[in-house]
Amino acid sequence: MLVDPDVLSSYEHDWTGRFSGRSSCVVRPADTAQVAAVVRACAAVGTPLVTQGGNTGLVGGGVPSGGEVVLSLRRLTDLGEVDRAAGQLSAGAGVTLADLQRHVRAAGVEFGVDLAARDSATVGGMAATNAGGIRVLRYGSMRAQVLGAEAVLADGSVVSRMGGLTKDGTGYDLVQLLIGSEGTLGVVTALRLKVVPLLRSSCVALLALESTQAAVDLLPVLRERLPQLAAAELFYELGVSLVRRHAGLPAPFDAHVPAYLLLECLDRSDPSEALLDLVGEAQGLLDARVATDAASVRALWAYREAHTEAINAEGVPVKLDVSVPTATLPGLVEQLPEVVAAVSPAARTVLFGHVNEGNLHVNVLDAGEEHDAVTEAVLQAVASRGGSISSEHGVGRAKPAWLHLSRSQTELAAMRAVKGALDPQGILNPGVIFA
Ligand code: 2HG
Ligand code: ZN
Repeated sequence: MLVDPDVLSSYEHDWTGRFSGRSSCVVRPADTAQVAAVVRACAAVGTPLVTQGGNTGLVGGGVPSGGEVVLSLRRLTDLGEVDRAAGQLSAGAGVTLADLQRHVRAAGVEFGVDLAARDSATVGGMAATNAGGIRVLRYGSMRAQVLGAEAVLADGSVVSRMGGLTKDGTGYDLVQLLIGSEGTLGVVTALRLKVVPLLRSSCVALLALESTQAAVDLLPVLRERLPQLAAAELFYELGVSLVRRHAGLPAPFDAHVPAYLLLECLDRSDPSEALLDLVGEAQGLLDARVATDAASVRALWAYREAHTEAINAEGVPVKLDVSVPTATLPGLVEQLPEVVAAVSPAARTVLFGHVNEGNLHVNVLDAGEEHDAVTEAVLQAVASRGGSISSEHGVGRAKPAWLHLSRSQTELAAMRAVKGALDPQGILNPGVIFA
C-alpha cells in the first residue's frame, strides 16, 4: 500500500496529461486473493476503487477523479505455459503486452492483438477496454482473444472461468460481459487467451495515394486477394509532419501526399510478391515504398506508430476515437477539419486510424477553451453517419456525456440495470461509462 504523495503521483495522472485526481492510497496486491481482500475491505465501508493496469488508457478510465483507492494490478504477472493442444495460455492481468508477445513467440506462436503501447499496456487493461489496435482486420479485437477470465466482483467474491472451453452454451457469458466494461462490473485478475500462428515473414508497403477514397476503394480488393494482410493503417501529411519533427525522421516521399496507407502482410514465407502485385495495380497510387527486412519494416511503421507521442509532444489534444461505416469514412475525413474550425478556428486536426474498421483517431491540438465544443461537433458529425463515439479506447470519464449519441435510451437503461445488479453500491470505477 502506497501513501507517499510523490509516489502516488504517477498513478494519479493519465498518460495524456488530461486526466488526474487525488487518490486516498494505491494498493498493489500480488494475487487474486489479495485483490478480493482489498475489494471486500472497500465494499465494507463503501469506498470507491479505480482499477489500473499499465496506465496507458486514453479516456481517463484508469485514474482517480477524487479520493478513490487506486487498485494497481501490475504485480499480477503470472504467465502460464502455452497449452499447445488447445492453443491457449493463462496470463495475469498485469502482464504487459510486450512480455506476453515475447513469451508466446518463444513457444513458436503469436498473440492476435498488437498496439503501439505494447511495452506498458497490460492484458487486464486491454481486456477491460476491449482494446483493438493494428491487427483487428486479421484476428479481431481483444474480445475475440479471450476464452476465459478470473474476476473479483464488487462484493469481493471471485468468479473463475479459466477452463478455456471454446464452446460453452451454459447461459449468460459473464466473461464477455466483463470485456469492455472498463472496470465497472468487476476486477479482471487473470485471462485465458487464445494464440495464433507465428508468421515471421513480413512485407510492409507504404502507399502514397491521391485520396482517402482511393484507400477505401482498395479495401475490397485487399480482402479478396490478400489473405496475408495483417494491417491497413491510414494517416495524413499533418500527422507525418509532427512525427518527423518529434522523431527526427526524413520525409517518406518527395512530393505532397493526400493520403498515406500502410499495408502489412504476414505469412510463413515471403509475402512480398503478392503484396507487390496488388500495389502495382492499385488505383490512385502516386508512389510507394516497400520493406521486407526487420529494420526497414520498423522504419516505415514508425511514421504511423509515433503519431500518439508526437501529438502529445505538441500539447494536450482533444482526443477522440470514432468509427463510421467504412463507405462514409472519406466524407467524414473531408468534413472534420471544417467542423472543428467552425468552433475552434486556430485548432489543428490530426487524423489517422485503422481504415478497415472505419476507425478514425481524431486528435485536435490548440483547441484552447473549446474542448467540449470540439468534442460535441466531431461526435455529432460521427453520429449523423451512424458511427460510434468510441471505437477502441472506451468511454472512460471522457465520453459519458456523449454516450447517448451511440446508445439508445433502451440500451442505456439495460446497461444501468446490469451495473446496478453487479455493483449495487457503485464502488467500481464510479464516473466511468456513466456520469
Ligand atoms: C493508435 O491507434 C492508438 O495508435 C492511439 O489507438 C490513438 O493516440 C491516439 O489517438
Ligand atoms: Zn488505434
